[in-house]
Amino acid sequence: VILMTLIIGCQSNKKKAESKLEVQPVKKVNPNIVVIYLDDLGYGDLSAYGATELITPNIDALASGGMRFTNAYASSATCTPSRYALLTGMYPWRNKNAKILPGTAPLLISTEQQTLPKMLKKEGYQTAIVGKWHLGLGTGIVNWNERVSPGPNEVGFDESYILAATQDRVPTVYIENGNVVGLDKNDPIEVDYKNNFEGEPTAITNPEMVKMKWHHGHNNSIVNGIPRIGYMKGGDGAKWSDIDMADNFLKRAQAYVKDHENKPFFLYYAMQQPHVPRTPHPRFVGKSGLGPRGDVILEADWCIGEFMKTLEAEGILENTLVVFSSDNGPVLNDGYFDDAVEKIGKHKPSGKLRGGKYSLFEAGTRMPFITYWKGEIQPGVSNALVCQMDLLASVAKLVGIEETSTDSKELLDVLLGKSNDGRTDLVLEATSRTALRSGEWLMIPPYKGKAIEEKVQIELGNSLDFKLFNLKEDIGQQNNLAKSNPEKLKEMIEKFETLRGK
Ligand code: NG6
Ligand code: CA
Repeated sequence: VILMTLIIGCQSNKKKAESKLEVQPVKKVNPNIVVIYLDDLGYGDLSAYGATELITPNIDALASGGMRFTNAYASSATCTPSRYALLTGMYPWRNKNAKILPGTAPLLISTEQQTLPKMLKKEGYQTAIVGKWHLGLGTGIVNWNERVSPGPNEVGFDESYILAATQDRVPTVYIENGNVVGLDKNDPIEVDYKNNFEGEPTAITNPEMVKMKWHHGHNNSIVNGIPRIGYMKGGDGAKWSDIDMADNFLKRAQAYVKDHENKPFFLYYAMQQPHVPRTPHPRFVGKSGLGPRGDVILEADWCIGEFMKTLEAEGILENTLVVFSSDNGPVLNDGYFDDAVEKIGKHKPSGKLRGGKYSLFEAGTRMPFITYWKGEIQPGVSNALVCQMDLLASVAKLVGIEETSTDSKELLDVLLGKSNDGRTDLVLEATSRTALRSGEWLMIPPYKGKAIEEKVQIELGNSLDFKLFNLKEDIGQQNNLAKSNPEKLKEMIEKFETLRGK
């Protein structure tokens, strides 16, 4: 009977409550795995993480019904490297090309590399990405009018429905399984990041066409009144509607769940909020009082609530592990005048942490991170040190395999709230600089370069001295202990050099 139950458990994803065979509790073999990943959401942006000016009930429900992590990190303080680490389990600083990519960059992940979806696919999972990719496409010169490959489908995703790079970068079209959605062959798409196409308007030549003003960068092609990074010509009918993007990705994610619930699936739901340009649907405009940045966080929260309702309605909530996080820390003005700075009021996107996006200080990489699995994860708060990169080896364990070929650490019990035994060390990265977290300590080596990036008003973590912080006592990184604790500093430098392979 147990064997039969197990077999049935394997074959079907749905709870077989009515089945007579189910005398024993069903072992949850191969649960669905959903990674909900936000873009530029900060440690202090959720009410579950202490925000008072912004209330995010749906994400809070995941936090209060699951494990809320307070010491969880993205690998990096920008998007591309964090996503690379999440999907490959590898430290991004091992790959010199793992930097913020233009929309024309080739695929960053080798098709030979291990990836989370590839690994799950081998175990019989169905795999899909809906949302932001930003890991490059093709081999160098992309013809957007033919199937674009290699891409997500070549590194483990059975299905992909993506925005290629970022919402502020061209091409501003959705790509489904390598093909531009809604492309009219008579209006071919051309993309260039160096030169404009003759006669095409830009924010410089035609400022009167611009509805969202640029602050720095973002003055190339104009789409839907929003000036972007990069030049694009053609593909008019295929261009996305910015205000409908969240609804569009949500619908796709929901449809995927409904169509694939009979076998285990892995869904990477990579939402675009609250990255620039912040374009809330009119339903959410003005809802936060904090301007479009707050509004799109509320929009994202709503989407997550709707998505969770779908899991519940389909009867698979108890058989789905949901992991929620963000790719890097927060930024207010990231290149557009959109009231993010003006309307911030008392809200603190970084919470008590120092720095933000692009920074080696904590707010760059320490993320809201929640694991939720109804009936399996007991609600709680964990201060174990974990990195998003560790999902790969941990999920491997969950589905019954061992995966040791990457930098990913197997922390399944930690992620399920059954252990507090997290990592001991983690190398953090921000715009190609690295730092070491070890135990409660954080060491930032000297880096030339400006202390503050004025355009975005963020402290980057550069200085000519070593910096050493005890994060347990000083989460805001105000007291540099490098001089007063030379032994600890020495130990940290040695560990850092060993880990970095110097
Ligand atoms: C920067 C952009 C910024 C954002 C970032 C990528 C300028 C001046 N700034 O280069 O707006 O797009 O790249 O963000 O162009 S990320 O979250 O995808 O890493
Ligand atoms: Ca990001």
